[in-house]
Order: sequence, then C-alpha cells, then structure tokens
Amino acid sequence: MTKPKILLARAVFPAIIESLSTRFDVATNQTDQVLTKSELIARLQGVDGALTTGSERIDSDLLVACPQLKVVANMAVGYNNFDLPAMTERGVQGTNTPDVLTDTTADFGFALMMATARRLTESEHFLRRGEWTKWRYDMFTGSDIHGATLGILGMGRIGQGIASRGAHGFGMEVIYHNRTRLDPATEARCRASYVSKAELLQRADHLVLVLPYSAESHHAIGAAELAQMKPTATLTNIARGGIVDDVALAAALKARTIAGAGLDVFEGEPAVLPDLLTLPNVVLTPHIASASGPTRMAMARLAADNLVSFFTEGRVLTPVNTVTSIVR
Ligand code: 8YV
Repeated sequence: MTKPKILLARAVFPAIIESLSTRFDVATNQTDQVLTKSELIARLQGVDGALTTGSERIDSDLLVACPQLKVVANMAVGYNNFDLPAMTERGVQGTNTPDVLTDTTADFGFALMMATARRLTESEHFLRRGEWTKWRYDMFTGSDIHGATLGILGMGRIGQGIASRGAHGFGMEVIYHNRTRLDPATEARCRASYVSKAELLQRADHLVLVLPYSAESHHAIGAAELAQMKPTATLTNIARGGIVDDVALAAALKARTIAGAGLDVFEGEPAVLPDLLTLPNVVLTPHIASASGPTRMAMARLAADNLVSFFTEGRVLTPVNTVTSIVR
C-alpha cells in the first residue's frame, strides 16, 4: 500500500521525522527556510497532510491550489494562521497543540511580567555597559509583584495558569476579563474575580494578555485602553502580535503613561517596531513562551500524533474544526 504523503513545513526534531517516516512518505524542510506562499503551495502538491507552525498561512487560495491536502497539524495552540471557515468548507481537518504547553507558557508569562516589573533587562544592560559604579537607594526601583493586583485578559488554560501562580504563589489579587465568565469552581481554583474590561484596565498593577488573536481581538489594547491604565502599571503580551497596537504602546511607554511592557509577540514579527527597540522600559523576547525543551518536544509529538491518528483511525486528538462536508 502506498504511504500517505506528508510535508513537515519547518524544521522539527529528527526523532519526530524518524517516527513519522515509518508510516508516511515524508518531505522535510530541515534548512528551516520560511516558505513563501507559492513555495508552500509548490511543496504541498500531491501532499495529503502537513505539519505547520504559526508562520505558515493556510488560506483559501492555498487550499484550492492543493486539493489533495486533508489535514494540517499546527505545532502551536494558537491557529490564527488557519482560515478555519475555508478549511472546514473544503473538508480539511485542522489540529493544534493545547495542554502540553500550558504550564511552560504560564511560567514564561509570569517570568516576563516579573522581569518587566523589576526592570531586569534594563538593569542588566546598564551593568553590561559598565555603568554600574556604585549602589544607590533608588537605582532601578520597580514595582512589586507580591500583593499587587494581577489583571488577565483572556482566561483560557494559560490565563488560568498565570492566575493560579499569582494568587497562590505570590499572594496577588487576581482579576480577569474574558468573553465568557468562568464557572464558580474554576474561579475559586484560580482565586480570580471577573470584572469588566474597563475595570481590568483601571485596576491592574500588572496586566497580562493571553487571549487568542482574531478580527475581534485586533488592537484590543490600543491608545484608548492604554490611557485607562495606571502610570505605574505594566503590560505583558504572550498572546499574539496584533492584539496590541504597537505604535500606541511605544508612545505610551515613551510618555511613561504606563511604566513598562514585556513583549514576546509583535505585530508583523519577526520584524519589531524600531521604537520599541530603543525604549528602556520594555523587555523583548522572540516569541519563546512555549520554548522549553520538553514542551517543544511534546508539541511536536502531539502534532505528529494528530497526523498519525488522522490517517490510521480517521480522527484526530486535538481538532480545531469539525469536518463534515468536503468540497473539492
Ligand atoms: C508556538 C505559540 O511555538 O502555541 C502557540 O500558539 O504561539 C507558540 O507556542 C508558535 O506559534 C510556533 O508555532
């Protein structure tokens, strides 16, 4: 029997390639060149399944040009790179990698928030530049985490993980806003109180964004929202670029209408707004919130297992759409 053909659109762990090669005819991209749309289409010709990352856009044009494609396994919990209605309409199954990255990403969100509040990179750069000549009472004073009010926008699995860390580990008061309010048991477990978005912005000492990116959440934090925050507050974004209006954020940081920001994601990444690079009160990381070794392996395995399950059992482990009709 001929093996289904799959494309691993980006570099992955060799062990994953090895295990997939026993069941599939595998094409790889171990040089990790980010494929343009036309290159991706060319590489998907005659291919039945793909393993992608957030950088590969699966849209209607691509689906029309790759009629054999049946399943796309994203190595990410977010799947805003999928045009989900188009995939569903054409009978293409999408999958993501939830749960396996929750704690690692929540750890990182917390770390980035703390680094921002305590001015970790700003002070390190000062030291590296050789400017540290004496101790001073007000040198790099930041704001406290313990006892502060933690605001979370987007209260899915990762948001809940950050809430628990704040409430139980650091004695923070946790407030959150979400499209839908959590059930009372989950709120009690995270020790989090539901508030309006306006109240969240006004009361949070440290605001962390953990909501999915969509047309609805585009620029959810812009000039008007930043203006409602405390001048001592920090903003941390580990969700997606585009949720924050980076131009408005850079202006707020420059004017110090908020104290600082921790950013792991950017509008138009990997490009970063030049203004953000020059500001001292921002901690910048290159989209690494899920990047612990074990978690990246677990994400790759789950994406690979989704492909195996699709072709061997006709179902997937972590679907993001329900495929009923097939228009090809
Ligand atoms: C991914 C992420 O590593 O899971 C997500 O949604 O943002 C990251 O964990 C990145 O999107 C590459 O796929």
